[in-house]
Amino acid sequence: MDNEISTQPHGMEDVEIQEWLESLDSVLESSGPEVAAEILERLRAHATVNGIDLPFSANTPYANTIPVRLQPLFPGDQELERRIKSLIRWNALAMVVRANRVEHNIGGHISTYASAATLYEVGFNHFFRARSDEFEGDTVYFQGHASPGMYARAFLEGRLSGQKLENFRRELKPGGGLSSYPHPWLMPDFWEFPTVSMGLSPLTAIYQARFNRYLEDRGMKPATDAKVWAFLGDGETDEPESLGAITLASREKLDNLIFVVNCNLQRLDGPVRGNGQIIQELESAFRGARWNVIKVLWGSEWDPIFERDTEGLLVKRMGELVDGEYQKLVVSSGAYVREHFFGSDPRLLQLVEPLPDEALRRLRLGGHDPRKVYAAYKAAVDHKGSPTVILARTIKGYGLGEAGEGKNVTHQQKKLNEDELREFRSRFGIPLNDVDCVEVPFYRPAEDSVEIQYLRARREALGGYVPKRSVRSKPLVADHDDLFKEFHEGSDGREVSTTMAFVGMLRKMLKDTEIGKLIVPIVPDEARTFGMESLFRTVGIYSSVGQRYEPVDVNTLLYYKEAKDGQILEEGITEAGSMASCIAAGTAYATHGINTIPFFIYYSMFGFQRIADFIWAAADMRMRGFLLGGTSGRTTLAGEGLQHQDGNSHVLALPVPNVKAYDPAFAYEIAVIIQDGIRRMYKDGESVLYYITVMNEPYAMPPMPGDVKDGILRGMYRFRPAANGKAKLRAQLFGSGAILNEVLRAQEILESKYGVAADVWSVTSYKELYNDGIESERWNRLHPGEKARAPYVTICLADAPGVLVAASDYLKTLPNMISKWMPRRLASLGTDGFGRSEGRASLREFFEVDSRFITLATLHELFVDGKVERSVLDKAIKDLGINTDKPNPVTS
Ligand SMILES: Cc1ncc(C[n+]2csc(CCOP(=O)(O)OP(=O)(O)O)c2C)c(N)n1
Ligand SMILES: [Mg+2]
Repeated sequence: MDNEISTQPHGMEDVEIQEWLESLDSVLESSGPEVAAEILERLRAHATVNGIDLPFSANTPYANTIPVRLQPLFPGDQELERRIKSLIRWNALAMVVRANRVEHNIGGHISTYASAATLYEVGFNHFFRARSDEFEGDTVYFQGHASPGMYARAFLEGRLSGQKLENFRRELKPGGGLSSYPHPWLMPDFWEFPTVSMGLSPLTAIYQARFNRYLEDRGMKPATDAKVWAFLGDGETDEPESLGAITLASREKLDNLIFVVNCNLQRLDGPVRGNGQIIQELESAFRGARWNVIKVLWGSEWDPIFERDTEGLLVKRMGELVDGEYQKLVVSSGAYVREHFFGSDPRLLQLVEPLPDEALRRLRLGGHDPRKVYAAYKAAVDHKGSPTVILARTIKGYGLGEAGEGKNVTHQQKKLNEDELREFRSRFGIPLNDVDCVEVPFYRPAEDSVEIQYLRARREALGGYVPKRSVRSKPLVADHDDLFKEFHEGSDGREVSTTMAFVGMLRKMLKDTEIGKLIVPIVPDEARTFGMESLFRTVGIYSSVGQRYEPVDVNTLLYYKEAKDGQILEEGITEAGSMASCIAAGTAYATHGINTIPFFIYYSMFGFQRIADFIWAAADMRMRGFLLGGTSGRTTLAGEGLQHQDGNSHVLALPVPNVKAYDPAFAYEIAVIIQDGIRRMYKDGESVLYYITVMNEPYAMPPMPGDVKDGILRGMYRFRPAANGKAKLRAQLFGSGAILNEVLRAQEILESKYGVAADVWSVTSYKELYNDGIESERWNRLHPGEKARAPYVTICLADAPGVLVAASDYLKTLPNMISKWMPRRLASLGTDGFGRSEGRASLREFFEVDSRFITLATLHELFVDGKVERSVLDKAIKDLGINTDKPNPVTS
């Protein structure tokens, strides 16, 4: 850890240092901070030129960034705000304690909000502007574990009833309750952003701030001074996502973005950096990334002590302690602080000589002092040219005293004994007597009390309540039939991949009068892979500064065109960042009242497998839009090996309840799915999002065989019936994606060589079929007296004769999970296993999903049913050239 003030240089006299400091002071006074900074910069350059090797440090001293003389006046009624804050503290604590009295171990957190109360209250009373018709409002990401504080405030505001608070974490109780953390899925009128999976919110907030600029630069919303605030824990910053995109924020000069890191120096188990200083570490990371860093370390009580310290000894001493020592100091007696902190130097002791021990104990930290926090927030909102991070020092479990203040166990403290409750009540002046207080009742002063009046007036001045979520966009109106019709026709024998077909649709959508502007194509450095480079030129790549260079390929048709009003978000190699952009675009219908429609296309293996938690959060957030898993299919993506070839994503899409997952084979299927998706999400306002896999294997796209739209959307339809419906040997074959072609080839082999007449079904979505099946089962179970419902699969196959065989480029579990609703036993082929770096044909042989293995599986099923002789099987194995001793793909 770099520490700001180095130890005394050899032989240098104090007096000499003093002279330098004094001359700097006089420059500061006479010419101001800019000139002083210029002098220091020149001195540094001069020193470097003269061979002085100055160590690099992005750190400033362990002191407040904003000096007292630049601190603005606090504009509020500090005493009243303190009283309101105390009531919120009490109710937040009561919520958790009561919930755990009713149901042991229901959980909840007291100490996170206890440490952050001032950070939030200054925001609520003076900064966070609500969304209204006139102003888009600020966007606030609340630290998930601090949610009891947000509920407690909403209770005082009259937005949440006592009954709701009573049912914190017991949402299923009569009258409803409150969700543990911010979940828009569960509280869609309240929360906007789920933040509790740590690290997601800082990254999402950065891309949100960037997306706000994108909308402005594209003329889709007016430029405003709205801010994005993200409140994080200091422990949370260890998640790689937290700091992973901070250079994007500074590169894009996102001065509409403010991070507030609640530096209570503790995480769940213990100190964040017991042996170091998390604040200094974060400062250097953020300053190194060119953020505006504001440290709020010491409260106003320290100001006069600093003033007396003309030699800079106090700041030096502050920089010497590691966080483990600080954690101990803040919960120790005044005498201990005097001895162990100030006692290191008699001159320091002298500084605090006039102060009694009790005053030493009450020296507040910056994050608990509204005046310091206000100054930091004001500086942050006024700052221009870069994002700001506020590093605010606090105490975890502030105010809990013996019940947990600053203790390593505090994160999980959920129960207080009677003495501890009385102590807390007294400390924060809650008007409850000794008897009542141990019942931990919720407390709300009368509507006409000064507290409630003040709180309401402040929120009114800031435009209304926060957090609050509402859908502000108007539904789309057109049906877009004309847009998608051409893709129903097929490719006239021309071989194209479904990716190319999708890109064709995208190109057309971009030109559409209603939705063209709303489309947001998002790619993580993969546009060429998907054949999207033609879009570079036509709609441009978004760049907040336009294009400051002549692209090397400017003379080509498809040059790399960056533009301020560019429409494509080319995010570079960050699936997480791209997903965050997708979330911003896919929730703009609520955040901004704009129906932007994201199409995020990526290597399918790096989606659900890599950034599933972001997708889960997006689903919670009611994100709308399309995720396109490109180059998908374990055997369809040739040559790339096991870290690329995706046979997993459709299985990993299963758990996300509102993701509609499709594995289409043909262009018209994609057209039907996308058109219907736009209808459901943007006309009917459904909270669903789409996952569609597209492939890069070229083949002729057939025309749509009649009106199969309903089947495509519900998950399956008969694509090609058997030529000879009267044959004795019958089969039903199921295929998806590119593997459908293998199934179609098997259909031909079976018919021509083995006299088996097979119907071929395109299964577009096993997930849809599965959900329909379990819903039918459930309904029947709950309504035993009524006419039983049949799953769609059962209805489709009611009169379908013969054996059943499915082949997929994904795990066999997909077809297996719907087999119980089929009329007979199902044989499933799929791509379980690591696979190999190989070409398509070899991979399909290796995984046993090619037309030959589908043929064999069908014959084998007929053999098991006693419909064909063993000799037919033996001959088929020979004729098809199948090696029966080949390695098992699942385990090899
Ligand atoms: C991805 C993830 N991992 C682990 C957790 C469990 N967890 C919840 S709170 C917490 C500690 C939080 O510490 P910090 O970020 O410093 O916040 P504080 O409560 O101290 O303000 C942990 C580990 C989580 N919520 N998300
Ligand atoms: Mg912490």
